[in-house]
Amino acid sequence: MRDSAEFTRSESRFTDRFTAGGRDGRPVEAGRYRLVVSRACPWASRALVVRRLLGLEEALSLAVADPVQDERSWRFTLDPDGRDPVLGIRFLSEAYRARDAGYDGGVSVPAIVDVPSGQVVTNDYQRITLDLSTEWRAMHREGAPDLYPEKLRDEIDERMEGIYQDVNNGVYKAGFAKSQEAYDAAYSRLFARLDQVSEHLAGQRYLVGDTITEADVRLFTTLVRFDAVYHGHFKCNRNKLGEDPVLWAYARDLFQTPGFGDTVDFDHIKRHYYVVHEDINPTRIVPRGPDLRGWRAPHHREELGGRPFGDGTPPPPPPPHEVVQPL
Ligand SMILES: N[C@@H](CCC(=O)N[C@@H](CS)C(=O)NCC(=O)O)C(=O)O
Repeated sequence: MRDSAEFTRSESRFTDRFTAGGRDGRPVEAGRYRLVVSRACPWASRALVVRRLLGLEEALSLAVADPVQDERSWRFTLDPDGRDPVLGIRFLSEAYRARDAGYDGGVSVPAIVDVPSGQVVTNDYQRITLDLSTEWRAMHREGAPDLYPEKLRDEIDERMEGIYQDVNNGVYKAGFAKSQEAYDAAYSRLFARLDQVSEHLAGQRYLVGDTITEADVRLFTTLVRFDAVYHGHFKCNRNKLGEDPVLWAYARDLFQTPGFGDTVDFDHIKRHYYVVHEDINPTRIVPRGPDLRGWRAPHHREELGGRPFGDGTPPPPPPPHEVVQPL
């Protein structure tokens, strides 16, 4: 039986698929869709990293929401006049309602919006990145890595499932637990899984095979937030990421890989969690720490071998309008 004090994540409401040639879903088309993210959000950040690694910046444009939602949810207050310049809307909810006028559920990022109709196509964060890897192949840059290689999919899926349950979503189960028991259970599972992953990564550079895959992207987006928000705000405090030499070096290795660290905005991350979750941080004070300079320190993980991009190449720097203030 499910403990009612346990945090449960709601299902994504809009789940249209993209398919190459539009054979049984939305046609993949350069310039037609807009990816809406918050750089604070770990689920949206998967899409930010994958889009960079695959070189989809031109084909799939980007809207970045203010990291702090108000009661109307995600808003485009970072843009001139508070409006997304391409969609012409002030709130992401407008794209949800354009699709379903009576929609009164949650409004979440990541979301992909069809520009001509202004309608949300999908907010299915588990599917978006996999479709970018597989169905959007015709739009990939030259030298794009295969982040979801067919022969490794079973192993990637299995790793991602354990990491999703205990780590990606596990930190939320700890942070939003409504009872001591629910928190204790989430905390135990989180650190048991991190210990297991740490042991696995002691001997190999990446989670599956010898190249970066979707599994690494999904672990990275939680690890990069760990010391800045999950350790304190979500009470995931057995130890910091920086105190696990293997995971810390692994996370730094990815952070320093083009396409990962250049998507990360620690200011957005900290302000979102500490300001928005007023129930667990009623003063909404945003902590000054931690010191982030360590992210640039040498990691020595190349000594384990591995070919980050397989037969491919690293992505070029992000387009100028997408550059995040470096550390
Ligand atoms: N679509 C999923 C996952 C994505 C998700 O949780 N995104 C968060 C931000 S990290 C969000 O947008 N939540 C809705 C809100 O905060 O208003 C969900 O609704 O649970």
